[in-house]
Parts: sequence; C-alpha cells; structure tokens
Amino acid sequence: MRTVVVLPTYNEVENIAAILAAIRTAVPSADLIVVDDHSPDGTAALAETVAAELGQIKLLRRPGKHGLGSAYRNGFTMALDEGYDRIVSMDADFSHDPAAIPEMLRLIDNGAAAVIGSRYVPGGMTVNWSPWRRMLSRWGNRYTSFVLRLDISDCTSGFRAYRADALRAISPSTTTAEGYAFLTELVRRLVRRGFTVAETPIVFLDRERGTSKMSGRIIAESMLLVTRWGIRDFVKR
Ligand SMILES: Nc1nc2c(ncn2[C@@H]2O[C@H](COP(=O)(O)OP(=O)(O)O)[C@@H](O)[C@H]2O)c(=O)[nH]1
Ligand SMILES: [Mg+2]
Repeated sequence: MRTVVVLPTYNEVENIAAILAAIRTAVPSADLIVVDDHSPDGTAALAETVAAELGQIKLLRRPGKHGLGSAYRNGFTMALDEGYDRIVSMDADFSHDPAAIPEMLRLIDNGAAAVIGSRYVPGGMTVNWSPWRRMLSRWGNRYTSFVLRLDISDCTSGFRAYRADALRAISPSTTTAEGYAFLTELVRRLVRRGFTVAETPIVFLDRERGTSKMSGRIIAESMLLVTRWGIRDFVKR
C-alpha cells in the first residue's frame, strides 16, 4: 500500500520543517507532496532543504496564490497520476495532529472509501479557536449537512484520508470551489456516488505560528455554493 500526504502551504515557513518531520515520524512509509503557492516568506525554499534531508518529499511549486481548492486539485491530480493507493490531506499549521493519521488509514483499510477527521463527532473538538471561528464552523457545518442532506458532522475538515480509487471516481480536478467549499464538494460527490464516508474524532488546535488565510470571501463562497447545490437538489427532487 503506497500512501501520500498532500500538504497545501501558503506562508508556513514557521511550521513547514517541523510538520514535515512530525508527519514522517507518524507515518514513516508515507511520501509527501507539498503544494506551495509561491509563498513570499520562503516556505518552498525551506521545504526543499528539508526534502533533501528527509527524502520522499515532492514539492509542487505554483506561480501564485490560487486558493486551497485549486492547490488540492493540483496535489490530488499529482498523487493520482503517481499511482498512490491512499491519499491523506491535512493543513501544515499543526491544527491537524499527524498522530491521527494511522487510525484514519486503518479505517480506510477496514472498508471506508474516505475518512474525515471530524471536530463534531463525540470525542472531537476545537481548542483555542476564537468564539467567532467556532460558531462559524459549527453552524456552517450544521447548515451544510441540513441543506445538502448529508449525514456528516464535519464537511469542511481538511484532515482526511481517501482511497485512491474513490478519489479518482469523483474526479477532484473538475471541482470549482476556491476555498474550503472544495472540501464540501468532495464529500457531496462521494456520498452521491454511494461511497462510505467515515468520521473519526480529532482535536483541532488553533495554529500557534503564522496566520490564517481564511477570508470573508471564502466564507461567502462556501455559503453561496452550499445554498446553490441545495436548491439544485431540491428542484431535482
Ligand atoms: N497552496 C496553498 N495553500 C493554502 C492556501 N490557503 C491556505 N493554504 C494552506 O491551507 C492550510 C489551511 O489554511 P489556514 O490558513 O490554516 O486556514 P484555517 O485553518 O481555516 O484558518 C494551511 O496549511 C495553509 O497554509 C492557498 O491559497 N494556497
Ligand atoms: Mg489552519
């Protein structure tokens, strides 16, 4: 079983070296793909140095900041082209604990097509998030699962594992969302195709270093797309 961890980065120079090492420790046999959007802080150059030291790390350098969705589209396409069997996605800011990866892979091996590291199933939680972020994410997820009729508690968690054949079947490269709505788009496609999507609890820690790239525009995009998909589903029914 070949596993790859896809890691989008934008201005993560304070986190990149440590997170690459932590992932290597948690899943020593997994390769890594760093998808960097020409971070002005030099994340890519540092990732290259670490890659030379640790090995099994590829760097996908993109010319500019094109958003999380687009970074994942590129990273997943590369992972699928290279024939990996299991594909993990996670943030580079230590909000997602690499120690949770083995359990996610175990659930994949036990039959799940995809596993979501979920903040909103029993045992899951967010730590140190501002009340505003907490409320936005919690209610955003309630709205999403209600409108799209998805029996999933956390559609916007970026900490996931996918079986490659399931990811290939929903062709991530044809998604359109720019921000984290991309994550909802993938869950929706998986569920509609009848794939089993499992959730496993995670403790999400707010980042200690660097800054969030979340913006009002990205939040608005997510609300708009979820509403649009929901109306489309309603009309079809
Ligand atoms: N390549 C790339 N990575 C991004 C972009 N926006 C965010 N990221 C990365 O995606 C992950 C999640 O973003 P973050 O800013 O922490 O969002 P938050 O956790 O929702 O506040 C981090 O590893 C970021 O560096 C982008 O436009 N391009
Ligand atoms: Mg983050």
